[in-house]
Amino acid sequence: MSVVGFDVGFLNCYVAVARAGGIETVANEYSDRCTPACVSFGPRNRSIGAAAKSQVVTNCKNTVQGFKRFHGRAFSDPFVHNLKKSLVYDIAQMPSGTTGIKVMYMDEEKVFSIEQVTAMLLTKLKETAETALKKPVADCVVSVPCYYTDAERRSVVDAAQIAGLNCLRLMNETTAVALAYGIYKQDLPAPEEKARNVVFVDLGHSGYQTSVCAFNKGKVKILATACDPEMGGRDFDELLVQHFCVEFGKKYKLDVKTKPRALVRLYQECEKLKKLMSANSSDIPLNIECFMNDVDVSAKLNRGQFEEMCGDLLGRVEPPLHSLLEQAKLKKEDIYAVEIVGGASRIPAVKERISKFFGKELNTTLNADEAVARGCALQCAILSPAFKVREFSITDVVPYPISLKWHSAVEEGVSDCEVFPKNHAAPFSKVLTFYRREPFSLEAYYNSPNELPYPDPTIGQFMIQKVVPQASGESSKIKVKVRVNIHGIFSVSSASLVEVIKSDENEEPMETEQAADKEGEADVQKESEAKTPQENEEMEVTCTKKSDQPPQAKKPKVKTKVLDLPIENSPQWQLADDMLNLFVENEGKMIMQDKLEKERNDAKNNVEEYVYDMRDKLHGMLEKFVSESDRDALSLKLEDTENWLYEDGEDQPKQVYIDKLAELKNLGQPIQERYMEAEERPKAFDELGKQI
Ligand code: ATP
Ligand code: K
Ligand code: MG
Repeated sequence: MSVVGFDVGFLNCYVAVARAGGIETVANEYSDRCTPACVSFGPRNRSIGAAAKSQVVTNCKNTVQGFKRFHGRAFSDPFVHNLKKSLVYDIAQMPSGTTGIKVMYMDEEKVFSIEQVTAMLLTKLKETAETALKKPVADCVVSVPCYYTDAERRSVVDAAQIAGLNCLRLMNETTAVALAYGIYKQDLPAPEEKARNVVFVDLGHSGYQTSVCAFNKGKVKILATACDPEMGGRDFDELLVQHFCVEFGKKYKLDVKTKPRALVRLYQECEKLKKLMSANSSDIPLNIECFMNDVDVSAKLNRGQFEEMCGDLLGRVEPPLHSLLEQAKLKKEDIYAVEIVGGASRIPAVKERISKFFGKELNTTLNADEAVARGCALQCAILSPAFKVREFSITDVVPYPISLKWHSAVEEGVSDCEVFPKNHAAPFSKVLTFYRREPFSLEAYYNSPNELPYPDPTIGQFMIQKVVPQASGESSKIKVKVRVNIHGIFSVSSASLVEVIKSDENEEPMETEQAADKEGEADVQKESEAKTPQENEEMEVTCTKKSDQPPQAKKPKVKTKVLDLPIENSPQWQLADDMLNLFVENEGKMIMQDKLEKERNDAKNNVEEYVYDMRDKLHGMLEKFVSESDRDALSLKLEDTENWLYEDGEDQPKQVYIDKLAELKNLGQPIQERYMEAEERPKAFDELGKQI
């Protein structure tokens, strides 16, 4: 049982774990707590994280970044089409219609699904957690932006599964931050007192997320969220890049956009420049040597000029904040504190706008980079039976209103019903009642398409099967349970048919009468109030038990029997099971391949290291312990090996390097032994002397 939280950012990922001492953000193999969301494909292996990022320029076509936005998107989606223009790598259509990434891997052209690519990144993050915890990791909580739709969420759950992770919860990033904020607060108002309202703002690389949350002792209720999924640090970089493309066009006659490599370098330099401008308001130089066509370029910019350039972008800071207050029906005075996180929240002009809007100083009590991962790890600890954490209940919200539509049984045409309005509590289940004679299908969709970041409002199709009329020929009462689960994913989770068994007294069953006027309509009934996720699950169990018993108490004359009905779920863009299994298997093979390649490289490095080490020592500390002829022979051998490593030996199987090292050691070992002996002898005498 592992307790791990993963913040899978668009640009930066963080891993937090729970240990005896508490929650801790852990470092990767480069001693860095930030792991870039980057995967690079090579002729022999993959590189993931920091190792991949270092190949962004040298292997730009096969180094994949910024893929977070492809989850749950059809390749034909205009949104994807728009993104395609700004990518250095290729994307392609998967057989299922979703978006894949096309690269050269192991000298072959390959298309990986977005779930596979994110799984690769998760594999790396999982290894980081495993190294820190010194044990295998499976149970975890993974972050997603709070504006993610159903299809995006399902795609990330699949990615976690491909990486061999058991994702206990997909957690909204702003909610993770709220948990990280609230769980340690000792002075929250008592449950019956007026709640403390806190606004959280996360401005990352790709997206801008805000939420307003009501805190009481031991609980948080998300009141509303508001986002701009198209605004983040990346957009500020983009403006800088456009600016310098124009400037270098004029100044050096360079068409930067024709050279992907130069463009990638310019993005890197502009991001650095942007960060420097957060700390310094004077002119800051931008110099790139051998930028393109052997030309060195240089320019400069200051914060004032930058802010002028970003006017439109900065204008987008306020609207979500407005929306938050409006949705939650709160005034600025009702807000106790505004907490900001996310790398791009460090831009002074952004901070100014937020602070001015609320008329307050902003709070930065949370670690801007690590709060999301820490919140996820806390949630994982709460969900884990193996870990003792302070009681803290979280009620999240449904980001977009969800409706069902179906073909009406009586009238021609389509009926619909909003089952989860915007900001409805989640996780949550509801029971709908239908009166039907035959199988029927429900279509779930987002009913306010203008709120969605994407054009496709479909959630999925759900077929309620094996529906039959009552023995009397009347429609059967069908209870359908719909649910937004702990991941924020919608489903039709169960369906049952209430069969009316004639009572002994031969009385007319009331149920059928009701059925007659309700034909084709859905009767929505609340099932359970979501408190903590665990409580909700428990309540569902009792509900199921309740419905197993016929409602004899109310209507003693009617006996009923409840039959479970099978449901055929077809959520939009859901990865098929056989595909998922294949991806799990392939990820395993690629992990193995990376491991073998690493071992091969290590074996090669061992030879190289031995050559350099021995060559130094033969003319140093080992000089007195080797005859001149032996030394010349070994020196020659070392030199040959060095040359071999750059020529025929550059790319050999692991065993060849192991044999080569053994061959060198055969000659070197006796010399080293003679040295050791000579070293030990006087020491032994010294010891002896002391004893006497
Ligand atoms: P997302 O949340 O959109 O998935 P992310 O979590 O990867 O993205 P963060 O790590 O929160 O993003 O933020 C990265 C962004 O913050 C980058 O654009 C980076 O340039 C920017 N950033 C980091 N430090 C600073 C700074 N000091 N000044 C300005 N921008 C900064
Ligand atoms: K992040
Ligand atoms: Mg983020």
